[in-house]
Amino acid sequence: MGYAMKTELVETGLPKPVHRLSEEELAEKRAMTEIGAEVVAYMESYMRRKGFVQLMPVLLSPITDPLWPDPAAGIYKRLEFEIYGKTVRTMHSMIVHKLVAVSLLHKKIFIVSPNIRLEKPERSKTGRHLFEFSQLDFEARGATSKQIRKLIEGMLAGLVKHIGSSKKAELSSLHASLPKFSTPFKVLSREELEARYGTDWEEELPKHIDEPVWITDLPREFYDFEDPVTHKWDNFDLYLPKRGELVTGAKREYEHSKMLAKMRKAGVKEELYATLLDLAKDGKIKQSAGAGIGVERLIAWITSARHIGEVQPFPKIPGAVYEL
Ligand code: ASN
Repeated sequence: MGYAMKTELVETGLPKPVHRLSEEELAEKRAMTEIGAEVVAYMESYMRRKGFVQLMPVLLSPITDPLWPDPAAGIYKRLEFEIYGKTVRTMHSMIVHKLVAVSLLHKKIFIVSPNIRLEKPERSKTGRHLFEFSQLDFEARGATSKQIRKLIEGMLAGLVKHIGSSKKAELSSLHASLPKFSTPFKVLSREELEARYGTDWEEELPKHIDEPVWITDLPREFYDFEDPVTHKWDNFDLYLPKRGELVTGAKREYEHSKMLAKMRKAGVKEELYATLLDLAKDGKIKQSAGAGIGVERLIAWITSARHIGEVQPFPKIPGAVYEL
């Protein structure tokens, strides 16, 4: 695999701020952001073709994703402050807004959603963490996890083909080799992975695959569906070779009693989710399924970037606050 931006990573292992790039490095950043723009445009038009209505993102709200319990979470600080006499939080993910919008507004919705997650500074050199990123976040009323996975497979296959034909010059200037894969992707359960690689499977798996793989049955936040009898979780992640997680999604809980019980079990403050719980109690939250695709992670995969901050015009790397 060709690695882009070798030069700018040499000294610190981190991408440089844009105003410190050489002419040659600026040309690489231009190619990277040009491909990035095409990736977003392709995904937006794919979702619209599939009947999803695009909503504008929410950045501040009393309600956001608790990101807990989630074994993969590495949050070092949660940002909350007061405006107009109310406490608001920066958006971790629009999951709660998605559940409400897909129940009350449209059957299918998507948002290119900027999220702020203050990851621990020791995640600066993982090459895959950012403290500001965007996800293509979507939800479909009445859908199954399998339907959502198929939709994503179709999008990724079409996207790689499209970028390969429309961004040849940019790809070759970055020495990027487009990912090769066939669909449908393999589906593995967490149980199988734990048997094969132990509890460290999240780190191990990406080293042992050469095509994307779905992982199912991941115990995590209250909003993913857990079978009350088998205790299996109807949710999934998509793992990429070498790079790890790209997508997170699930069929959702919509029943008041189940959501409340899970919040209590996890120690998530139920009063923060009162609006969602009230709507659920009134039967207004509908069953849905959906997912979020990490936009920068997707662009980094497609452009063979070594550090995810390379694909951002203004890198937002945990532990490193640049001037811009
Ligand atoms: N967007 C993800 C989902 O739809 C949730 C997340 O980002 N934590 O499941």
